[in-house]
Amino acid sequence: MSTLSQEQIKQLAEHLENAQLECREVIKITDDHPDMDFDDAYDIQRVIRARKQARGETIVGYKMGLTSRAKMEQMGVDSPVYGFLSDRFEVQESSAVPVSRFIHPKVEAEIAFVTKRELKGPGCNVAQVLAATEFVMPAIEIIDSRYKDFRFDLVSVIADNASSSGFVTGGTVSGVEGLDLRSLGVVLEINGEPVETAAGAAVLGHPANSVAQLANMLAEHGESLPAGSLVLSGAITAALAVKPGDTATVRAQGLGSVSIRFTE
Ligand code: OOG
Ligand code: MG
Repeated sequence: MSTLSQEQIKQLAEHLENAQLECREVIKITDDHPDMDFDDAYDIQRVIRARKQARGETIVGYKMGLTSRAKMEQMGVDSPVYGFLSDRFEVQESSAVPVSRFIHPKVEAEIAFVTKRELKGPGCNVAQVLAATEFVMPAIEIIDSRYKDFRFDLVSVIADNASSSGFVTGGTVSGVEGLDLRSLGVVLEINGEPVETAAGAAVLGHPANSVAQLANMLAEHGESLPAGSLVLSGAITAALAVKPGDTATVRAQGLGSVSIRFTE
């Protein structure tokens, strides 16, 4: 079901993408469109994706969000969402990232997957994801909701591409064989201080389950996850706000670490 017209969907996509490109916060779109539903929201997200592709950006993969209890409680919502990742969102490991490129950035500790085979729902499961995984590595996602005070409902955040804005991968690339992703310990450090810690199971019981759910959610719109996709499986702990001068590091057990430094 959808409640918005094609014209409204196009207009809201432009509104939210401009807010992202101009680093400007806006009020959540459900304030003006209280009846809009999940289909409307993903339609808006897909129009934003098409706008970026039309400008020559490449979609390198997807991110799942709100997949851990820590994140759901932090944001006051109760189910996972997905967004797309453009090549323009990538930040090089250990580089300096200006905070001025964002509205109110936060960092998240995530496990990233790179796939070697297409994954197609419905019915995609953990075993299929593990069989289709080329490697995993630690990642930092930089999220930056376009909504004032980072406050939103599920429909608003889906339309806003699940707050996607930056990501960095690094550490050690590892195949999944011999790796227990559920008990994999992850530490999120700010300025060398371990602030958040958790294990992989915090993400929907198993980070690969997050990738499976992504394939199943994409299938609801007739889409699949292409081979060679990068997938961020969702923050394992709560997200942390960053300011100029901060360094964020994610350490994942046996997978090394990845860091970024923020400047003015
Ligand atoms: C939505 C995106 C959440 C995650 O990993 O949970 C997300 C938000 O909290 O702004 O990326
Ligand atoms: Mg995330």
